[in-house]
Amino acid sequence: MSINRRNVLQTGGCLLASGAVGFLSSLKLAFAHEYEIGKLKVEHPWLRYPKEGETTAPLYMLIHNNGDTADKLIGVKSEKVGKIVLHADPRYIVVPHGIVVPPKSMVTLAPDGPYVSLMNIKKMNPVGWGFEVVLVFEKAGEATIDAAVDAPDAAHAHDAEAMERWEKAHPSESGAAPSGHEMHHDHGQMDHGAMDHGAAAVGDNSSNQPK
Ligand SMILES: [Cu+2]
Repeated sequence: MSINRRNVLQTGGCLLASGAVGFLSSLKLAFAHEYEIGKLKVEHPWLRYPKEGETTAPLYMLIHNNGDTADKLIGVKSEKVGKIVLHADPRYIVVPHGIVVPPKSMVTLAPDGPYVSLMNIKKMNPVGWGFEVVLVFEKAGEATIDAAVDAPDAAHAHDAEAMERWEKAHPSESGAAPSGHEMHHDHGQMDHGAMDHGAAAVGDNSSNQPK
């Protein structure tokens, strides 16, 4: 089953209007965009589709640590990506020991903040879809997540304006669902209303933000 972001959003709005709450809940569940990994919670993973002619994409997300001890993002894996490098700070180079998530706090991987660089990408899913990667945490272990593929100029997760610009500029690529594709993770707009997807935390590096 393949679901396009736009269709999901439209369906979501429609159902909300008609009050079909039961189905809506299951829809949200199916497209949940957060992942519990032990004491960690990863929210809204997203990436910027590679720019024209490039094979590199930055991957972002929020990582909450509800535990009493620090954990670390020590790796990200994907068969479709040749090389993956963790950057704890965009100004500097590779962090050999990963991205630390202090206890009872949240780290925001976002533009101008720490991020994961997907390099030598062999195959990227289209804008508007999801892209699976495996996160490897030192203590919490491994988990597969589905990152939203946003436009190359997206300023934050699910940047609707950037998505619209992209779809206008690439009419042939949008809406066409590749067969056998991973189901897109999108959970509609409802979950996002109250969340800023980390946009406000730009540059706020190893931030200590108690919940
Ligand atoms: Cu999201």
